[in-house]
Amino acid sequence: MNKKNNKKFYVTTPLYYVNAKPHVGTLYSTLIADVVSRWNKICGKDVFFLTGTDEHGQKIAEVAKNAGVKPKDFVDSMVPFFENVWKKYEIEYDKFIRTTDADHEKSVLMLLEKLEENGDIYKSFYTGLYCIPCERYVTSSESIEDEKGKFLCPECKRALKEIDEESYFFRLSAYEDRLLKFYEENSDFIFPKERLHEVISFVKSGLRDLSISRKKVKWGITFPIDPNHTVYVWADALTSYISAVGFGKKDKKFTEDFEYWWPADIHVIGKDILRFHAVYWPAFLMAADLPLPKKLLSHGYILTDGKKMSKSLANVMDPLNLAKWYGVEPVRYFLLRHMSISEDSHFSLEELENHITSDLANNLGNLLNRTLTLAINNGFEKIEPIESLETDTAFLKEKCEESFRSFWDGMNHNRYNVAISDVWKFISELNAFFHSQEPWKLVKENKEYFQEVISSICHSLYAVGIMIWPVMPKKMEELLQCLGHKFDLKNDYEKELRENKWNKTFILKKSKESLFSRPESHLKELNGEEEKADVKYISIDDFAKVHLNVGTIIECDSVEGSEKLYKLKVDLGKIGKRQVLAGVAKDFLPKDLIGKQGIYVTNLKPRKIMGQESQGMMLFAKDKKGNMRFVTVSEKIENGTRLS
Ligand code: ME8
Repeated sequence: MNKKNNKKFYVTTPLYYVNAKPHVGTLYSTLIADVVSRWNKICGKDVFFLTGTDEHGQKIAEVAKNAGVKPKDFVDSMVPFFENVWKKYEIEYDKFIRTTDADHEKSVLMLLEKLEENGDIYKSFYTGLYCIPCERYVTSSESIEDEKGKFLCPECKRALKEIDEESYFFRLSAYEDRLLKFYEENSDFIFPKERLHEVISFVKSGLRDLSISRKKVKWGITFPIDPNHTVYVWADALTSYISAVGFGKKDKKFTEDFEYWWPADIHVIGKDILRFHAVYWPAFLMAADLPLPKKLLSHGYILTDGKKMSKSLANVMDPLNLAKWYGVEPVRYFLLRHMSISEDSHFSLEELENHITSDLANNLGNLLNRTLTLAINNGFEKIEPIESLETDTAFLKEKCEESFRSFWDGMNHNRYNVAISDVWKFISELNAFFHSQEPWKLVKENKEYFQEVISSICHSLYAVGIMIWPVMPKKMEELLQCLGHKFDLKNDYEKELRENKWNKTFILKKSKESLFSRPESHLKELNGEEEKADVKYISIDDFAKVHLNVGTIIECDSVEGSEKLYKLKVDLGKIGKRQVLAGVAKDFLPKDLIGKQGIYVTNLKPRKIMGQESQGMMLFAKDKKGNMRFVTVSEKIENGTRLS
């Protein structure tokens, strides 16, 4: 770790459960953390950015069991889905921690030993309700009752399980006063502030000691003082924030690392997991005599069709699909600017398409294009700085400085979406300036002032390029290159933009392609309208030629050299067992398919794909959001049954 600079900044994302693949909701938190990290780099800070996966606990154990695989094999198969999406979305993290990492396990043990030494752990019985999907204990007053009298989790609205088992408890109740004092003294601890009030009233209502071990859950870190128990998954996962920066390791280098990076400057989380971070985590740290994180950024939900986007509601949008349709950076831009950080926001593809067209292609892309074309086509590739500015250009210069100041203020107050919007306000002003100055006339009538106008636009676009770099790094590097500048974090951009000297020379170059283009619409695909067009009817005899049979998938393996293909072994009853290749490895996990009945075209001529023979075709349907579903029968039926 780099220690030259004492202006350090440590940012984390939640450690995501690996029961499902990442979606736009999980991408959102990770993008915020990436922008925070990149922005702090621009500000000259030495940044450490942590993300990772939460792999232990009852929920993961159950998913693995249903998939018929060992928990460790299951989690190993899931981690690449996260790594791939983060890589695709240019998430520049420094460490990807897994709660199954050996170093992390040592760190958890060390933390618990400290709590034990302090007398904060005791053995008792937990009798009460538990939400497996959220891995949280729920009191009966918190739970909600459905019409059948079943208790549901207040967060995810799924059925709660009754637990009655021996457990080790952490004396959370003993930290009530210290926590309240901490919130009082650190009123900026949580963003947005209103959520701090929720936390305070929760703590004031009285804290119960927290069960931190599970006797019946075997998939977890062995509890240090009792090998019959495993560590409660939240005590395990939260500790990763300190294990990632050296806690739990004895040697001097790691102790120094830990002292350097800890406490975290910001934990980026969704509002669903605020209590764990704002109450349990500070209490654990207080008990271990460790400093507390400086800030929790608890953002709102991304909603689709009015509901939280979540795998369990089957309403998720696949980030890889979006990247394929619209490009990575326009999606980064849309999520970061048009989703409100403090409130829930609706995600709609229509708005995404509209904003790429209006904000990126029209407002910013066109302006750059027109400026470059006009200047270069008239022989002004090199634009020198202007000594003294006319009234209009001087006014634009002031606007540029103002824009940076409001952007800076927004970024430093965690209002990232507001800060980005402010830059777009400035881009609109810049467009208005361009039109009012009529540079296409000036280039013929007043070449000297033409250069001043172009210089002013270039200085303004330069500032935009730096400010928006954290959001769209590659596009903004390209923009700066068109102006003859190379983005380099060694520059003191903060000072430069604050001073706003407008003393730069620009060497203009057009890139081969426009910076942004109007996206092709995918709404039709989403609404299934495409299928309505051009129906070519077939006769019943044509249909009778196709043999459709029911079969059960008994094996599912990846195909070497292919990211998309699965090799399925299918039991088709009397027809026998067949090998079928299906291009759905990005859409399903083996556990989603193994043991399931599907529909197969069984009289297709066998063909070879990637050196493997496919002896049939499995049927799938794509939903509105581009997610695949496999076609099945409503109830189990004998394998081999032909559809009629
Ligand atoms: O809670 N909108 O993991 P998780 C916005 N393992 N953000 C969303 C979202 C949505 N629709 N859906 C998910 C866990 N998120 C624990 C964390 S940390 C020590 C352990 C984001 O996979 C949001 O940040 O359920 C939320 O808090 C997180 O994903 C939950 O991820």
